[in-house]
Amino acid sequence: MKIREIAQLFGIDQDFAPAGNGHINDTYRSADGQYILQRVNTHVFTRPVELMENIEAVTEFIAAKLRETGGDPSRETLKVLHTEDGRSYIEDEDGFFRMYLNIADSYTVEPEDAGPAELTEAGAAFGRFQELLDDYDAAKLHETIPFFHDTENRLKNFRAALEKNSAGRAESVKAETEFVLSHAWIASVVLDGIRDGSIPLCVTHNDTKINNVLFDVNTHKAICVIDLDTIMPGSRLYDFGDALRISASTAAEDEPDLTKVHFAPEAFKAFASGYLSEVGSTLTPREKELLPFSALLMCYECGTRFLTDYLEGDVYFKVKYPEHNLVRCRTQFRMAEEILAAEESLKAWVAAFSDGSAEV
Ligand code: ADP
Ligand code: GN1
Ligand code: MG
Repeated sequence: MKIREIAQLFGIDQDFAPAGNGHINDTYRSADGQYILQRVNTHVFTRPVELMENIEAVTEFIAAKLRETGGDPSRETLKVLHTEDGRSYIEDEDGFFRMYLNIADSYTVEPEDAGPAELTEAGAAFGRFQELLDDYDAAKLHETIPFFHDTENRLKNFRAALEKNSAGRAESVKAETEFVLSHAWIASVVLDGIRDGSIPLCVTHNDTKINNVLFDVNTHKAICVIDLDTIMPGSRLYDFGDALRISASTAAEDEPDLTKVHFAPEAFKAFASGYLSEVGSTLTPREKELLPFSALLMCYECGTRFLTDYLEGDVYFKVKYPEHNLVRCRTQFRMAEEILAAEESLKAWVAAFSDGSAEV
């Protein structure tokens, strides 16, 4: 069906034009600016119906909370619209489509353009998102990508790829392999916390790049978190750590010149200050203690995923040249080393900021 015909099934008789800057879904905005139509990328998201059930459940929960607490549900969360026969999606031979209300007068910021003020606002937006969902029973959500942040499982997959050596590259990645194996302890820290109950199972967003936060064009404040396709049960530390993995790096994830790749503690502090001011009082002591570690964890996990994919012949991540995954892996391990070196001082800063005795 044509986009216009899809929209009509949602009771909206208008033209739509491409919008947004996403790399996964195709996004269109209606001519009157009130609606967002998306074709969900079903190659990436193979369980779109479960994904929509997750999004509807979580956004309705947030909207109810916002109504109770005087927030603005039409602006501070995504709103899933229904077709005239009550469905949250249309699936036909051209794809899987859904409709949201457009959040007007908003813009997004790319990671390379984010300064300290934007980082603090983004931290606050992700903190608020977690705070609003603190009492949501995450076990009710579908695990749309099983074992997504199960780092022990990622390590198991790495060992299997190394053993199989299907692309014949194992010999050429000895230093990186040594890094993964000698830091294998990293994989169990958060999982141990989930197992012993010191880290709660919560709703995780799983794509906490700053460009998934909408900002208000007038106030420049963060309005809400979007792009909820990967929400699943997990630890809040995954979302905090993954945001910092990108935002606290001085270079792109695939920067080949490692002399340009550094962990920026000031970016960590800018983001964490916004985050802690929203959700700080809800986090458990163990979660708070592990905030710096979570950035290390996500760099280690992601680097291990890139290396695994390199060993398997680049079957998961899109690559532009043969060494692309290896280059990505190296930036992640460089970040991991620098965060490890800074971890104790960042922990002290988190503790001091939390009790009001430190500034950014
Ligand atoms: P992708 O998974 O492709 O990144 P997103 O859901 O993040 O898709 O949407 C892509 C872009 O579309 C966003 O960065 C934002 O600019 C715009 N967008 C998406 N949903 C809305 C909305 N409800 N209101 C306003 N803009 C939106
Ligand atoms: C993928 O699609 P994108 O680029 O937002 C991946 C993330 C990785 C990221 C690394 C579903 O995210 O987990 O951190 O690449 N998403 C999925 O660039 O695997
Ligand atoms: Mg996005």
